[in-house]
Amino acid sequence: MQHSSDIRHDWTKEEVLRLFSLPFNDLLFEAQGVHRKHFNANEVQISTLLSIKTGGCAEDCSYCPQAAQYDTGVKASKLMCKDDVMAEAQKAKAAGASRFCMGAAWRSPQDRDLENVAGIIEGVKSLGMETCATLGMLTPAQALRLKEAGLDYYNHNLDTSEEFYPNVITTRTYQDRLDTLSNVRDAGMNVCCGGIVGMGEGQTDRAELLRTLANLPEHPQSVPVNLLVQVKGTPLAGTEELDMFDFVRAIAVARIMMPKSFVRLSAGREAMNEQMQALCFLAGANSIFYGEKLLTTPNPGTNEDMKLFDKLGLKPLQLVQEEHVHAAEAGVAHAA
Ligand code: SAM
Ligand code: DTB
Ligand code: SF4
Repeated sequence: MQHSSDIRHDWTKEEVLRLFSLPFNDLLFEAQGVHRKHFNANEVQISTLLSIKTGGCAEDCSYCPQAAQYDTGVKASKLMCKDDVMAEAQKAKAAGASRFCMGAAWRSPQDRDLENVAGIIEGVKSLGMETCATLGMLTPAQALRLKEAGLDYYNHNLDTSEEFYPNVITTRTYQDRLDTLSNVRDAGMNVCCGGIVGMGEGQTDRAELLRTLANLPEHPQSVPVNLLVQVKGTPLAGTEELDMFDFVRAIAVARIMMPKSFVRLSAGREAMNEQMQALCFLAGANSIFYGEKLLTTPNPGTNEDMKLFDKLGLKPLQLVQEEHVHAAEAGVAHAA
């Protein structure tokens, strides 16, 4: 199929729908082909999540166990202190994670909070890990402050299509989200942006979400595809389950449309067997969240994940240490 491996920002709705309606084997074959042009197909980036400020959130995201207005049993807590966060990051590093992602249940951070988070980021960065944070909406100045503190990635999801969005969230607009993404991009940080499937949306909504992501001025460097974790007490608990092949299709289409981005098989792995996760890797997913917990809900254990990696011959992506890069550069210079 022409253009399929190009970096494009002009996808039409029809083109994306056509990808979704390909026979499953044709779609997976194409996605795996695109994947192999840009990545080592047996390497998976692993990130560990930590909720550094849990619950009590004023927003009404109808999937979220941390919204104060839903009775989900999540207890609200204050921002964690730097030492405790660093201890968790150290553990994640020892377990093999290359990136540490910190989440806070805020609509947007207060400037005072942001200073505390900036200190935490500096600490985690000093451990030699990549850093990621998801703190809600950011102003341009806040984005610059986080960049200055050493933040490598900012996660802010579009969650779904613009059309389906008002069924899910009413306390902030789609445009608010696009504005934050543009502030993050302008500050020079890597963007981690994706969405959630299985919220009762249709195939066209999934197609439109991916089209919006791919048609941004730059493809997000990281694209998390979350399967809704249904949490009792949230309005979306009890939603009809998505057919898992449609989940795999969403991964494959994301891979084809954003060939150089890391596509993350994100929330929802607890509900997937090994074979389903293997299909997601075949469809071009090359990143996971690693560690027993996502933010507030369970995730497969690290032993389980390492067993699966062994069975499939997958290897965690190692960060290229700066010293090695410098040494290699020096070597090249000598040789020349
Ligand atoms: N409060 C910040 C915000 O919403 O921007 C950051 C944290 S928020 C929990 C980060 C993302 O987690 C959400 O945008 C959503 O995509 C995802 N998420 C939250 N609850 C989820 C669930 N039950 N299932 C799947 N993904 C979920
Ligand atoms: C993302 O796209 N998924 C992660 C991360 N970014 C912050 C969050 C998933 C949360 C699942 C529900 C919970 O554990 O609270
Ligand atoms: Fe708050 Fe984020 Fe949950 Fe929405 S997704 S309720 S903003 S913590």
